[in-house]
Amino acid sequence: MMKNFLSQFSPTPKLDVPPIWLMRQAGRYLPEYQALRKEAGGFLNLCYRPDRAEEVTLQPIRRYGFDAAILFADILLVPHALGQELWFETGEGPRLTPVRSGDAYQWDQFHTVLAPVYETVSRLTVSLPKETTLIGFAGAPWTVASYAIAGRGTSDQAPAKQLMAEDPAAFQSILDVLIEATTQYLARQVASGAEVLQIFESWAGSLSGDAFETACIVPVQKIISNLRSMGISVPIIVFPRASTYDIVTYVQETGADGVSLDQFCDFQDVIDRLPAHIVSQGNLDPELLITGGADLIRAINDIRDLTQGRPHIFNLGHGITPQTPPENVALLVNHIRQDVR
Ligand code: 1CP
Repeated sequence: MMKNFLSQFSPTPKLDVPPIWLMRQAGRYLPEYQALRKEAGGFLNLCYRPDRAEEVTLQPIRRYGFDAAILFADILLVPHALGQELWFETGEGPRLTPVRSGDAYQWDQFHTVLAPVYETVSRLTVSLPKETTLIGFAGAPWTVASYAIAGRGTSDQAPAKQLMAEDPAAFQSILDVLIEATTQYLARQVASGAEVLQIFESWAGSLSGDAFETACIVPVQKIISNLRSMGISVPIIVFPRASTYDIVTYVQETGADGVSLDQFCDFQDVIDRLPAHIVSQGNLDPELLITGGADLIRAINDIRDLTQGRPHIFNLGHGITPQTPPENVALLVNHIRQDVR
């Protein structure tokens, strides 16, 4: 029997009940995550300890029986493994020592630093229920570069845009290293047992026109074509969050098999124009999962109606927030599975 999740990417997708998982399904809204995070004493002590990362990946699967598990790691492990310092200030998010050129990166420890992540993946191939699909992931080069250049998360990605404008060659050298590193990282995840890959372009919305093509489309297109030329055939989902660039064009130009849609896009328009074999994913507003109730049910039904008859994976438009009551997640999963309307 083909797994419900993977069947969406096959020529004969199961279209009765959509598979479901949620971005950031492991994490701060779960008390069992909070407990392990406290015990670990730091976020990186979860990511780089295969036993803990495995446990955190499994927590939401045990609670809700999602159709897919996403490897517990972070998009910023890639620049960290290239020698860029990375730490997490409590309550403030990631901090890195800023880079201004790809020359700052070092390859000698890359796979050594990431070896625990590959081990987490291979452990999960054993410990996950047999019907659960394992998703590997990485950040897209532009999104990762926006943190690497600024040294932190920014609301407008201004430092990265400034480097792109002032020194395009230096900016490109950073993208080039990240393209190669991300290709190798994802290839190793697949070799260790990842069955699907998702590439997160969380900051797609800050670029448009030529800049979007150079910094968002080309790097992701290269990663996907590199993986294909290495003989890697697993489905690849892209996530151009808050993109102002046409999403259907983005999917076709990058060569992805599926697209995760955020709550800001014109969902009906994208669904109408998306080629029938491209799997859609999304796009429930994570805020509705905080409120729950009738508004949540109505929004779930709307997504079900609009995606009826096409391969679709139910998900949020962005990550689940720490304020989400765990019982609302149960409500969502039950509603999808029972298909009561
Ligand atoms: O416990 C904590 O305080 C850490 C919170 C946390 C968690 C749970 C961070 C720090 N990362 C993660 C895990 C994570 N990050 C996963 C694992 C899967 C899961 O949780 O179920 C994944 C897929 C990511 C991806 C990620 N990290 C993205 C892309 C997706 C997105 O949400 O847009 C981004 C932009 C990051 C950077 C990052 N790491 C952590 C934080 C708080 C952030 C965002 C900072 C910012 O807002 O700029």
